[in-house]
Amino acid sequence: MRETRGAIFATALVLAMAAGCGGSRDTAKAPAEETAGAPEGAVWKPAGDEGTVTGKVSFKGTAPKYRAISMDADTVCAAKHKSPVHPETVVVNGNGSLRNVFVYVKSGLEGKNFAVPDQPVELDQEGCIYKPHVLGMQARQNIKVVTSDDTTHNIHPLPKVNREWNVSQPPGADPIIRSFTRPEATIPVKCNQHPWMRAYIHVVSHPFYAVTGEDGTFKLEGLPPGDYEIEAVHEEYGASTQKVSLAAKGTASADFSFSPTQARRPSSLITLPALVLGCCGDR
Ligand SMILES: [Cu+2]
Repeated sequence: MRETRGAIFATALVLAMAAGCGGSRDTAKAPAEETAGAPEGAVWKPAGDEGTVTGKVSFKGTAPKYRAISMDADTVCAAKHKSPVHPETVVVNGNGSLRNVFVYVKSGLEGKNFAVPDQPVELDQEGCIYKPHVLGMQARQNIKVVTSDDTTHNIHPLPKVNREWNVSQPPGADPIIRSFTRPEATIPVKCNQHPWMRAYIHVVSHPFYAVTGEDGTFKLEGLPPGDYEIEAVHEEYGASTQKVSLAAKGTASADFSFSPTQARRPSSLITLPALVLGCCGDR
């Protein structure tokens, strides 16, 4: 009897040791994962005194020149384009502004819980290019991935703090519906079939974000009055932050500038959760 008990204890000890870091961390972080991005308590509602933050993202310096993408590996992709296609890594607009910059409220909204939109954001694949190249969404909101191509794609986001997934989508397949549970900036999305395909998804806990387009401007509307840090994030040049004070029904501006010569600073939306979660992530 004593030997049996000893064997059971030894087995339990070995199993506990084998579980190691992964077992204990998984248990410890489970509640955080369940509540990340989900409203806790009352959901914020507009009071009628909201304001707007506007701004422009400029580019200073010499823009990198990219070779046209070779789509020779897939003739279906190549046939969709009549003119050369270039990477969208750094796109400088005619007015000297920078396109595809994700701008969002980094701090100042703590303690408020925002409803998750019912409508999904959409990522299309057209001519073997992701459209849009940069996409913002809320944690737990759905992302709907569709394809307009007669070739098989393989959508493969590479998050650091969210769950990684990797799904094949043949021509005519149903849309792929997924979500991300935690805020995280700059999640690269690749296609395992077409190495040139790249998109970036930014996940935040609220609806106050924008992506710069052809004129490099952004507008964050419906923001409650308060003091905020606004962050602009670019896939190549990293993050830059500005402070603004927004009065009731007021407007405030925050202009940003990126340059190839400045030191790259990553967004804390990536680094903070990664540090808190420690060794094991959630994959
Ligand atoms: Cu593809």
